[in-house]
Amino acid sequence: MIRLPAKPSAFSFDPARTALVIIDMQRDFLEPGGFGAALGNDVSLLQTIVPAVESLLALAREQGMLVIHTRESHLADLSDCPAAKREGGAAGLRIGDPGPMGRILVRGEPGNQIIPSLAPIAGEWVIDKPGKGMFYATGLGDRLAAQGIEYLIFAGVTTEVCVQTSMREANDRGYRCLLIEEATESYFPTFKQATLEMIVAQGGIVGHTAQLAALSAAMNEEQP
Ligand code: C5J
Repeated sequence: MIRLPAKPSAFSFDPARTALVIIDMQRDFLEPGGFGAALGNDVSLLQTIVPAVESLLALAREQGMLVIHTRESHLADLSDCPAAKREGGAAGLRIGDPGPMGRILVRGEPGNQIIPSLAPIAGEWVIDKPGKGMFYATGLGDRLAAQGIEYLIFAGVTTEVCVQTSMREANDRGYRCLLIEEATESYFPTFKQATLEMIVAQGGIVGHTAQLAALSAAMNEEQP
């Protein structure tokens, strides 16, 4: 077992039964012209975590840990996009509308791809999800169970939407969850801070959070 300092208490995990989950590090959220920008957000805020996510991904790959990438995306005919979700955006900038990186949040379009520096490699799982949470309508639960995964380490965007929703879904399913603080970001810095606090409140009601350096040190040192 690997043990590291975390909030609200130390976090222990078995790397053989752990997956790193990188949530929605897609061009649609991180680059101008995508879904995030269409909703009026400053996407440069999210770009600040790319080096930390790159380091975390490199660490997981070095250690042979299962890596899962998610993408928020919809089918080209939008049959998996409820009207209530599509109606959220401004006219002409909605899910499925054409934009500078192709149709917004549609599977297979350039904007829907994970940014090049975090691109999945062979053996890593890519989960296309129509919702904010990674378990809803994806089949991920069965795949994780078949793989014997019990611990999930989270990174990605945005902290209070898809990361937190996925973490809450995982927590309800019995996974032990850890979110790496510098490897997640929000368009609203106060929302990130509030989310980190609510995850660890009440004895870790949604899970644990830790710094990347603590995880890296713990994974690179001999465990008793
Ligand atoms: C949002 C996400 N914010 N990946 N998606 O709509 O958090």
